[in-house]
This record gives sequence, structure tokens and C-alpha cells, in this order.
Amino acid sequence: MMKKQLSILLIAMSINFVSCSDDDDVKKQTATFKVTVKNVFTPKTYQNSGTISLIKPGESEEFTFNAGKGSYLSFANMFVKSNDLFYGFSDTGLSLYDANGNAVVGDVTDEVQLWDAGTEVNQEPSNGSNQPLNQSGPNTGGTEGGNIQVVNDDFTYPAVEDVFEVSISHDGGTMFTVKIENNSATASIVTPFAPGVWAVHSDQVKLFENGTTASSALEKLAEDGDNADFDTLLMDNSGHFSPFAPGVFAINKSGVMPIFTNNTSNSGNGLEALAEYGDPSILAASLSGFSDVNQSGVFNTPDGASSPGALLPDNSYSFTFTAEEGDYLSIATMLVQTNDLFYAFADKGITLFNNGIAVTGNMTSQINLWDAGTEVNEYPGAGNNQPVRGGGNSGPAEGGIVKIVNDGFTYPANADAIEVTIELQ
Ligand SMILES: [Ca+2]
Ligand SMILES: [Ca+2]
Ligand SMILES: [Ca+2]
Repeated sequence: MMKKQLSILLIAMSINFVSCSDDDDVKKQTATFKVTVKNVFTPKTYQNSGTISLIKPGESEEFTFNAGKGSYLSFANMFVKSNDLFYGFSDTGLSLYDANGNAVVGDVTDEVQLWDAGTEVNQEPSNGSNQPLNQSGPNTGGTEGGNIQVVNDDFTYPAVEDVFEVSISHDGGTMFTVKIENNSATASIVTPFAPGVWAVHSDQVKLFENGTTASSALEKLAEDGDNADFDTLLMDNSGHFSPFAPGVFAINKSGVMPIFTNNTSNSGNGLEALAEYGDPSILAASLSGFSDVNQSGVFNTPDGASSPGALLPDNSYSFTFTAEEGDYLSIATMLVQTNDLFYAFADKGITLFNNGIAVTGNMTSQINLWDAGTEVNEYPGAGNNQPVRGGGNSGPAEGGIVKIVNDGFTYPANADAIEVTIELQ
């Protein structure tokens, strides 16, 4: 029914247009335009991160985050009654999904080790004069000049599981809650855990690296329980970013909605494939057969690249075309780290001429992030049905309408993600 109404509307518009055009004696302006679609995201090292408060014996702390398949959790918490020892998983981090793609849940304490930052000479645990509860001030103690390693000295430490407990619960989506408990009240050494840090990351990233010199941020965390520098470093380098997928453009007549109609379910023109898994070919074929679209095409090869591919931060797609007065420009490109979101202008596109003058400049303020309404949205950058993790056409159908995204999740400001500019050739 919706589709039928749309067709009637379009026919009416095209008749209207033809009649105007026939009566038009003034020669129309034409111009050759170059449109550049740039990915202006700032790449981030960590997907998410945060701090862990001081945890005294008998106390615990929880933190929550969203993470998709392929994600790892790392943390570092100082063993306070030492010079520079901290608890953490292996330097790879803990894989949050098993080999079958199931979320890892339950007690994972047996993955925790006691690490030596290699920055301060170790003294007998609990009794060392240069340890935080005994020393005169921060950064007191003999310089060790060593590397990060699992503690390996002549002192005796309580077993990790007698002191430290970490467990994970999962809500069935992508949300994990981690609980760290201090059980040292009944251990051979009773110790607080100093303020620490945690981060979620890929297998290409480490919070700290075995066999290397500790960063100054890790040194402060491990020697004095000062997590401020590490927190700043993580905050500056954590967050969502995304490639864009190959997209389409159309040069359409005024009042025509070539790619989608706002607040209307998608008509099956190929927008779904573009928006869900970044395949613009079906939509491009539909557009090429659309009588109210003068020209259309795919933009799929990053500038400077020799073959089609996704658009990574600081890269651009561009395309050129010649248009005449009365023509509008429409574009669509998928925001890859989502289920079915795409960047586009309003459904009618943007005018390419104002009072006979070709439009040029930065058009980003006219871009919106649209939801195709075809696949249920998951947490951006974590959802396991998003292309990077789910691939192809996975994910529950949404049965919704095309609209500016409004799903409760947080997305970057459009201008922090995409820049669209037009210049004359
Ligand atoms: Ca040491
Ligand atoms: Ca010290
Ligand atoms: Ca959706």
C-alpha cells in the first residue's frame, strides 16, 4: 500500500515536472561538480576503558561495558604491600568470547597473574620501607631498570586466588559486568588493591606488554597506586570510530526521493544491502532504472587507492558529474560499525543550484545519520550482528521505517564523523 502511494506520487511529480520544463524558455545553468565524502573520525586504540577504585579487604567493585566478538579485557590493580607489583590478566588480555563465539562468564581468577612492573627494586612484601604504606612519599625506592614480567623474585607471595577474585556476568547482548573482590582478609598478607584501570581492546592492542619497559603511567599505578596518568591516557585513546562502506549517489529532480522516503518503510530498492552490509550494487541498479534520476553511480574506491574498499579515518571517496539547474544531489554510505545506519542528506537530497548559482562548500550540516529500519540496532561498535563481527546479512529484522536514528545509543556528532564538500570542476 505504501509502495503504491509512493508510485502514484512520483508519477504525479514527473508529469508536473515535464509540463514546467516544456514551458521553460530560459536556458538552464549547468556545472560540473566534484563531491568529496571524507571519514573524519579520530581513530582510537581502545574500544572502552575506565578506572577501578581503591578496593579494601572484604570489599568489591563492579564495572560494566559493551563488547563484541574479538574483544579482550585487560586491567591493572596494584598489590599495595609491594614495591611495584600489580594484578592483571596475561598481556593479551582475557578473550571475552570463547572459540564458539559464546561470552565468557563466571570466575576467571585463574587467568590472573601477579606482575612486576620492573621499575622499583622489590622488597619483602608488606615490610618494605619503600612500599606505599611505609615510604616517605611517592616514587621512593631503588630503580630496578627491568622489564614487565610475572613476579619472579625470592619472596613469598600469597596465591592469587587467596587474595584476588574476578568474575564476569553477561546480559545476553553485548553487555558485560566485571566484579573484582578483595579476599585478602584471610590471606597470608592482607592488602588493599590501589586504584587501577581497565580497558577493552582488540587482539592488536595491549594495556601493558610482557618483556618491555613499563610506561610512566604504569609505573605510577604499580609503585604508588596512582592511576591518574593512566586514566588520562586511556580516556584520550578510547571510544567508537568506524569506517564507511562504499555508497551511492543520485542526481535527481526536485521533490523526488530516490534512495528512501523519511518515515516510510524501505521499498526494497537495495537500501537494505547498502545499510546492513555495505553493498551498494543493488541500490545502484535500482537508481539507474529510475526515470526521475538523471545520473547515478557508486563511490567505492578511496582517493589514492587502486581498488574498491571501505573508507577508513582520514580517507575520502570522491565523484564528479555535470548537472543542470533544478537538479538535486542524494548520497548514502553505511556507518559500518552499526546494524543498518547510513549517512545521507534529507530524502529529497540537496539542491545543486540556488537562484542559478551552483552550490559549493561544506555540506556536512545537511547530513544526518539515518536508520534503514531493516535490522534491529545493537550497541554501536560492539553488536555481534554488525558487519565487522556478524558479516553478511545477519541480525534480526526490524520491520521499521527509515528515520533519523533515535535508538537510545550514543553516536558521534555528524561533523566528528563525516565531512561532505562540493567544489566545481
Ligand atoms: Ca619490581
Ligand atoms: Ca616505592
Ligand atoms: Ca535499524
